[in-house]
Amino acid sequence: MKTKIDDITIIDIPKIVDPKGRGKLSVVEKNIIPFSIKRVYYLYDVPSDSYRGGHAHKKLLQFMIPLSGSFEVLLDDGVNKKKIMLNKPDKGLLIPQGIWREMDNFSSGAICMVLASEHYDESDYFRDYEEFKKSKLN
Ligand code: T46
Repeated sequence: MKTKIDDITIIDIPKIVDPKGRGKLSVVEKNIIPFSIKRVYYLYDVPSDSYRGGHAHKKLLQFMIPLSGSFEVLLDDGVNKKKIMLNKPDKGLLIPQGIWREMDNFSSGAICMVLASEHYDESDYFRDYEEFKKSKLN
């Protein structure tokens, strides 16, 4: 798992602006993300002082879309860290395997939708930061 902070990318999600002023429509198709979607889940009603994440994945890739509102994601490859604010429903965050993530500062009404490359599997998680750091040495 040699993934690094620079492997994390913000991807523009194609947007169709209705010519009659009826709003916008964004679509995620297979060609904009590097995996087939096996699972979709979403976080909502997150209190503003709450924290989510605090783990990394061994194999799972995820594409995170702020459907509504905003929140911050702290990303960490074991050496370097960066914090990204997600607040545009036409910009998604592609997080490869082997990246620690922590999410906080959820705005009122924020919805975080995640498209995932694998089914849920607890054995795919590093929930201990030291264990995660050790895995990055291999
Ligand atoms: C991630 C961030 C952004 C399931 O049963 N199925 C699922 O698909 C998921 C994602 C979770 N769960 C269960 C496991 C726990 O008992 O739901 C409970 C909460 O999961 P967790 O504590 O992992 O939630 P978050 O918000 O800290 O993390 C989740 C994802 O697990 C994780 O992959 O990147 O959202």
